[in-house]
Amino acid sequence: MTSPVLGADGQELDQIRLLGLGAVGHHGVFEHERVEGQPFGADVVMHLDTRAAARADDLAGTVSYADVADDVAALLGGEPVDLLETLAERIAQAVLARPGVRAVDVTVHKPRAPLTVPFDDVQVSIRRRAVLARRPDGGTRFVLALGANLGDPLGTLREVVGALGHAPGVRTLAVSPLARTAAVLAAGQAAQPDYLNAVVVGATTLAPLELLALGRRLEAEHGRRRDEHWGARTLDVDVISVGDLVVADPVLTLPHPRAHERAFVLVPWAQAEPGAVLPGPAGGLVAELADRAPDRRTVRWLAADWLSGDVPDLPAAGHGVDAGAGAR
Ligand code: PH2
Ligand code: MG
Ligand code: MG
Repeated sequence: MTSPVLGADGQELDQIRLLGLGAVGHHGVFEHERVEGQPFGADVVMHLDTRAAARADDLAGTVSYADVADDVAALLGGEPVDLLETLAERIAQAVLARPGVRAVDVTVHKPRAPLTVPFDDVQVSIRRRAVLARRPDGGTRFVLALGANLGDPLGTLREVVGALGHAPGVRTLAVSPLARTAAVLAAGQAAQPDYLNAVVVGATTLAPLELLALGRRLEAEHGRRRDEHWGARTLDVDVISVGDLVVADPVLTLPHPRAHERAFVLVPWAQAEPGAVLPGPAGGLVAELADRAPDRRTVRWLAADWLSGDVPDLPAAGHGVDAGAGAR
């Protein structure tokens, strides 16, 4: 049960193992088990990426195994359940609630189970994955937002739409019109060239983190450099939503935490998918959110047949194009 779990980048995740945890519990089907109690044990293997925590030597970037041990002991010694299966499931869900844990293997032990024959141990082992690491059975809808304002934005966005059309586990359902938008800047940020933005709606059998990794791979292939936050970029691929998932994770928050207020996402999305709804507490009908977006005047034009046809009035390549009125 400790075969590798792959991270979104296709690499094996790290593991933190807590072995031989124990507590007296009252789980079991029989009345005398409920009354008297007996020893229960658990082994927990967490699959996560520990590299950032190691780099910073900071507990905040990983999972405290001491905290997990407390949770597990509380479940072993806590509210009685009939089945080891139930106990293992509860432990798994408690561990997966910790940020950064992508999968967990749980083995529960009941070495004094009431059997009539000699035995060493009874064990139930399960593996469970966090929603962001889980492949949806049968596929799920997703929305990606594309943006570019350096290099050859039009060529880049066309290539990305083409690449998504060939990506395994991804099916494109709709591509929005192309939007030319003034750069929305952070306070005090220097002017940037206009962006070209577009939205792709699709269906995928990939886990959300795999979709994120696909976007990052496309960004890297188009020379994306991650230096300045909100800096000008050759390509930005943002995962806006995956199904109805609402999750806040340091690596991927769904829906995208700012999608509900960004006209450069909402306006093209509403065109691609009239009636689309952004999930989550800040969500709603995309067309209505688009009308209310603070940056709605930054959308300069939309071009419908941009994948093959001509596109008018492209932003000048390079630097220093004014961000335009209402760019904030
Ligand atoms: N992306 C940003 C910041 N500002 N402005 C426009 N118009 N379009 C973008 O895609 C965009 C932006 C950060 O991702
Ligand atoms: Mg972005
Ligand atoms: Mg991004």
